[in-house]
Amino acid sequence: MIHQEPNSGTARQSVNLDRRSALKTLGVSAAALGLAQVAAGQGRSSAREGGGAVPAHAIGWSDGEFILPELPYAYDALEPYIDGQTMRLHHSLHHQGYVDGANRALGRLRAIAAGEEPAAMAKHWSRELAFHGSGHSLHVIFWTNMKPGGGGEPTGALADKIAADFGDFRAFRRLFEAASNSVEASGWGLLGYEPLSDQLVVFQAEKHHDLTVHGVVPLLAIDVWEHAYYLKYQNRRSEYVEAFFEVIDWDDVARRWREAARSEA
Ligand code: MN3
Repeated sequence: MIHQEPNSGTARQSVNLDRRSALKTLGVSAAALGLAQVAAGQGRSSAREGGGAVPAHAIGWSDGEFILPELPYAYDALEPYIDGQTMRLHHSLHHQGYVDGANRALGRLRAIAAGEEPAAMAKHWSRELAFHGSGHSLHVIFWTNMKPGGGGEPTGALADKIAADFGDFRAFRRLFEAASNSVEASGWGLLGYEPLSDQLVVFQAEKHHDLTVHGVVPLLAIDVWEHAYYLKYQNRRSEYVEAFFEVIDWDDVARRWREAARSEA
């Protein structure tokens, strides 16, 4: 068992941060860019009375900047499905890189807003924020979508919703695996909640942000960049996608769906 100490000082600060204080500390720029909700891993409803508590590891924002949340399990806890070395590199290096990139972009965009940077750089830093901010958001979701001893099938209202929107769980899984396996180059397979139609949808992301379906709230995300699986699975992405189903935390997916659906009501 590899003992993990992935927590940076800033990550530790997030432990007692609730949704309300996260919103309070939120900068205007981030809100205007629409990143805050998904970066915090929450729906809008949790800012209201009666909103559900969001686990600290699902919060990716604290004190005016994006942060790397600690994992809710040890790096090797998902073995044999996802190996500890991959998890360690993925979380501590790759995800941290997106956190740093998103903070850099946010800072430069604020400087442009304040007239301290050339307006011509708005395009560049907006694109940087789209890439790194989306990378950060999706990794926060990805980590919390998994748990040791996960897998199986969803139950209750989420099971009913999946059956209503896809036919049954097998049909959903067939589509989700097909979408995940066929992402060109680096990207994500995603299950999301589409608020206009009140439906669940399966879609892809290339890189982190291309092919985005705007308005859709991601509920379940599998990282299919090679850094997520290559050490163990090499080019056998479909084996990794199958293994992912053995560690999915369907309670987390259900929580995200409830938050997303309630916030649109
Ligand atoms: Mn990744």
